[in-house]
Amino acid sequence: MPSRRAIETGKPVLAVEGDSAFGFSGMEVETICRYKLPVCVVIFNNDGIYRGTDVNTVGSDPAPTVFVKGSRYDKMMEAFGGVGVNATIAGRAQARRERGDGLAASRRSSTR
Ligand SMILES: Cc1ncc(C[n+]2csc(CCOP(=O)(O)OP(=O)(O)O)c2C)c(N)n1
Ligand SMILES: [Mg+2]
Repeated sequence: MPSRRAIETGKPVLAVEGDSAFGFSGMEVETICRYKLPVCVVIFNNDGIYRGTDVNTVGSDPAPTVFVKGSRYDKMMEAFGGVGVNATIAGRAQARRERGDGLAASRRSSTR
């Protein structure tokens, strides 16, 4: 959709999406790179649908609303020759650590 908007309007497009929303049409990054469209995609990555914190109560698989934690969608853009940037919110990672539910978050924030 953002590539279509860029072509139709002739203007730069800022697409702000959740990580699940991005999953519906994420391969558009290839289209964006192929046609060198002026599109910036900002993905709010909370590791899943809604909050990414659901637990599977009926099995050992991840809950269907939970994605791979810390996925690097910015590298998808880089894979096709675009510019990918990974940004974190330090304050949120700190809050998770203080709540004691942030082992993954603290690992991520220390490596980014
Ligand atoms: C085309 C379409 N399909 C399904 C939905 C139903 N839907 C509403 S919110 C949502 C998940 C959103 O997850 P994400 O984009 O990761 O945002 P978050 O809630 O995690 O911030 C879905 C699938 C929708 N709104 N539009
Ligand atoms: Mg999400």
